[in-house]
Amino acid sequence: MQRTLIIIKPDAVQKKATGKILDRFIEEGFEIKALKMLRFTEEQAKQFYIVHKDRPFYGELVEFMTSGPVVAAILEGENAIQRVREIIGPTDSEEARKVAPNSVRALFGTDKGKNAIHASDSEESASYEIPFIFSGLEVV
Ligand code: DGI
Repeated sequence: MQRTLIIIKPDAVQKKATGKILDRFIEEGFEIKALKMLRFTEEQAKQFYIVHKDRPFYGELVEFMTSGPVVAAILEGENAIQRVREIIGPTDSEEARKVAPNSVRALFGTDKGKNAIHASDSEESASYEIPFIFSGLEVV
C-alpha cells in the first residue's frame, strides 16, 4: 500500500467539482486517509512548491494557489502515486483533453496553469507533501 497527496486546486473548488473529483478516486478504489479544506498563505504556497522556485511560472503558480480555498486529501492504494498521476492526466488540461479525455485535468481544468488538481509525482515528493499539509493526528 502506498499513500499520495492530492490537492483540488482553487479553480476546481470554485467550479464545485470537489465532490465529483473525490468520488472518482473512491470509485477507482482508493481510500481517503485524510481530508481538509484550507487556504494557502503566500509563504505556505511558496514552500509547498519550493522545487519550482527557479521556474518561470513560479510566481503565477503561487498566485493561483493562494487565490481561493483548496481541498487536500491523502489517498491510499496499491501503487497510488503512479495510478493517481495517470488518473489526473497531463499537466496541461488542453493537452489532457486530446490524449486522456477522461482524466481529471481534461474534465475539470482549463489550461496548464489552471489544471484542477495537484498530485505527488514521486515517493520523494509524497514524503515532503503529506506532512507539509497534514499532522499525524489528522490521518486516520
Ligand atoms: O506535476 P504537475 O502538476 O503535472 O506539473 P509540474 O510539476 O511541471 O508543474 C507544477 C504546477 O505548476 C502545474 O500543475 C501547474 C503549474 N505550471 C506548470 N507549467 C506552467 C504552470 N503554470 C503556468 N502558469 N504556466 C506554465 O507553463
